[in-house]
Amino acid sequence: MLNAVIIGLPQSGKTRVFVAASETHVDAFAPREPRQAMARVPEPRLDYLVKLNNPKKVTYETITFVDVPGCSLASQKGQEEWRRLLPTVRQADVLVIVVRAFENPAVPSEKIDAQAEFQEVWEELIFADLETVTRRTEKVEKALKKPSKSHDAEKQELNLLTRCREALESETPLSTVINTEDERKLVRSFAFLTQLPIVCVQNLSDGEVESTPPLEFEHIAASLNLCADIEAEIALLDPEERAGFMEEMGLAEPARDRLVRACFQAAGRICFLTMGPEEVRAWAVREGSSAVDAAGSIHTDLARGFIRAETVAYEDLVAHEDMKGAKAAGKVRKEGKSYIVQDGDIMLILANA
Ligand SMILES: Nc1nc2c(ncn2[C@@H]2O[C@H](COP(=O)(O)OP(=O)(O)OP(=O)(O)O)[C@@H](O)[C@H]2O)c(=O)[nH]1
Ligand SMILES: [Mg+2]
Repeated sequence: MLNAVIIGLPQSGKTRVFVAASETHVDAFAPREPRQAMARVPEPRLDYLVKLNNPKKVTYETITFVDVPGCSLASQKGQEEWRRLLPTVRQADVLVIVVRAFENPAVPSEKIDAQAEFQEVWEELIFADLETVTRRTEKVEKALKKPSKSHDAEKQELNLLTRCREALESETPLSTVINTEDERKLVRSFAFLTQLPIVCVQNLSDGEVESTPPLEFEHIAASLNLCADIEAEIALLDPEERAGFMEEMGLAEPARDRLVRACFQAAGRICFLTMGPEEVRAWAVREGSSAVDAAGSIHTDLARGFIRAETVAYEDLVAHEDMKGAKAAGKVRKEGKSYIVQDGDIMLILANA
C-alpha cells in the first residue's frame, strides 16, 4: 500500500493537511510523535460500475498518510528530533511537503516565504542523503583496503556512491542518478530521501487558493494549493453538510481528492477496476504492470493459473452503456499475460483453479 509522509517546518499546517487527507480527528494534546491514518483513494469511475452491477460491496483503494511533527532545524534540539524522526520519513513512497503561505496572527512567524521554506526542507533532504552517502563511502573504502574476493562489487558501489555525492553536492536529487534496476537494488537499503517523488502543498489563506500560482520547483512531481484549515473542516463534516458548505465556499471538490490523486500519480500508481454482483472494486498497481501482475495483486492463485484477462477501457464501457454493448462493438479484448494494464481498465481475469 502507498505510504505518503507529510513533512515540513513547524506550524506549516501539516496536521491540518493530515486531517483533511485522512478525514480523521486528531488529539491536539497527543505527544509529538508521527501519527498515521488510512484514507480512501477517490475513484468516481466506480459509481458507474455500481449502477451497472448493483453489487453487495464497493471497495476503494487506500493510501496511508503519516503526519510527522515539524522540527525547528535551527536548534540543536530540533535537529536531534528530526534525526529521530528520519526513519519514519524514510519509509515513504511519496513525500508531501507542506509549506506555509497563510496569514494567521494567532500563529506567529518571522516571515512568510513559501519558496524559501520549501528550499529549507529540500536542503534537509539533500543533507540527510549526503550523510548516508558519506557513512557508506567510508565503510566501503575501508573494506577495499582489506584483501577480499568482493572488491569488484565494492568498486562498483564506490563508483555509484561518488556519483551520488556529486549530484547531492550540486543539489540534484538521487532520483536522477539511480536509473537502472541494478543501481536501485544496490541502494535500496539506504532508503534515500531524494529518490522519492515529492508533492508540494502550498498552504494558503482562504480566498487566495485560486489566485496564487502553485510553487514551482525543478524536481517535484506535483504542486498544489489549498487552505488546510478549510479543508480540515470540510473533511470532518457529515456528507450531507459537506456539499452545502463546499458550495458556499465555491469549491468544486475537496482538495484532499486532488492531493490523494497527486500522491498516487507521483508514485506511479494506476488503478484497474473489477466488477460483478458481489463486489465492484478499484485495485492499484504500478504503472507498467502486466495483466499477470494485476491478477497477482488480486490473488496469487489468479496469477498462477492465469488464462486471459477480458478487458475493456472504462470510456468504451460507458460509450456502449454496458458489457453487452461493449462486446457487440468489439471493445472487449482478450488480453494475455504480458498485456500492460492501463489506468481505468475494467478486467475480468480468467484462471485455472
Ligand atoms: N488561517 C489559517 N490557519 C491555519 C491554516 N493551516 C493551519 N493553520 C493554523 O496553524 C496552526 C498550526 O497548524 P498545524 O496543522 O498544527 O501545523 P503543523 O505543521 O502540524 O505544526 P507542527 O506539527 O507543530 O509542526 C494551527 O493553529 C492551525 O489552525 C490555514 O490554512 N489558514
Ligand atoms: Mg503537526
